[in-house]
Amino acid sequence: MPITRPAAPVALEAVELRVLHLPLVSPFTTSFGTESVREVIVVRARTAGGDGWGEIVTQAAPLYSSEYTRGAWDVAQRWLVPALLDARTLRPEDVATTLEPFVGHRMVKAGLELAVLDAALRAEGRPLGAYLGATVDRIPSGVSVGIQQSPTALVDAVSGYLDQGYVRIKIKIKPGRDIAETAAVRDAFGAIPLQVDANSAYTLADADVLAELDRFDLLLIEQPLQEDDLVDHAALAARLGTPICLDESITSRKAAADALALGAASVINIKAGRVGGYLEAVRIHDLCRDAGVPVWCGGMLETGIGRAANAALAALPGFTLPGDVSASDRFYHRDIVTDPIVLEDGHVRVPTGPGLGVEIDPVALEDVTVDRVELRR
Ligand code: OSB
Ligand code: MG
Repeated sequence: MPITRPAAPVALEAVELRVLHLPLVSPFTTSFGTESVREVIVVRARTAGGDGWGEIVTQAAPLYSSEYTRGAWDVAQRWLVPALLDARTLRPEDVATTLEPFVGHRMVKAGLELAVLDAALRAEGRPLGAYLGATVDRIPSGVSVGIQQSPTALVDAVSGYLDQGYVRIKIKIKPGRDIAETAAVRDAFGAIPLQVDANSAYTLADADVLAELDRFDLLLIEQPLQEDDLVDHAALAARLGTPICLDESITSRKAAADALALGAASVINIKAGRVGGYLEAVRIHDLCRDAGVPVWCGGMLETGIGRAANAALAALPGFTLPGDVSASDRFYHRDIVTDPIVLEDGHVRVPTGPGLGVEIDPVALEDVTVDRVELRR
């Protein structure tokens, strides 16, 4: 369902940006690298009617996508925030169109849009979930498990998450760290809901190896090939029994429509950051729902801000597969919100308070802030 009732406009007075360094509970390894500290940007939109919060989910290095935190820090201050401050009053639905002339930088646009949206919805007393079209009050929670030292270590890690109650496991794979790892998890835990994520680490020449994954009855394989390899993904899909899900490739509703038309994907991972905002994320949801294509909510190691927003998004009816919306403590000892996201019976609750429905813990925020700037109109 498209957004039926737009939010009221806000008078944007200033925008505060902070770079945070949040230590991870354990290093997170993917096919593109290892992270031990999450470097991320938090946005505070200061409006006449109160503050709103957003999160720019770039990572420190441009390895998952071309965006990266210090690039985001620059483009936000130099171009995107000034463009928003120039608009006298702003409806949240106008943020994307105001920023449209600037090519790319979707994660930055998404973080700014979320902050404006949160301010507007808080002022109206309206929860983000209700605004986006949520139809459930809690969502099933999956967990993304990084590449470990060995298949045995992977089984140990997965065992811990299953004990906590996560209802779906996703393991990261890369060439040479794929078949044995997937086999070990299947052998140890039987028919659990299981999927793999390659983060673009393969080429079509690896099709024979990837076809070996068919015997594990996976929910899906996520982004085996490069971001712009839609035609190759379609060729691979014709050779695999395992459904192909795209993450990196889906940068917009248009990209999703093209991927589906080409047969490059039969499942889509929706991340608001990657597609330029929660409103574009809803449009992709709507497209897929109309086409009968399952979607699920991806994650970018969000703080409580983005995590709350993801829980709201994942409560829309087309999100028929569990997402990577895990509890705050999957990544962080201490979140920057007063009520961290927790796992209850394998589910995460959709916040019901106004806007994001979470409150910032000012002390926790200050403790992890490494850079701060405020831009005023
Ligand atoms: O590919 O889904 C991905 C984290 C950072 C960048 C890309 C990805 C991921 C994850 C973690 O898999 C998802 C999460 O739990 O936040
Ligand atoms: Mg992915």
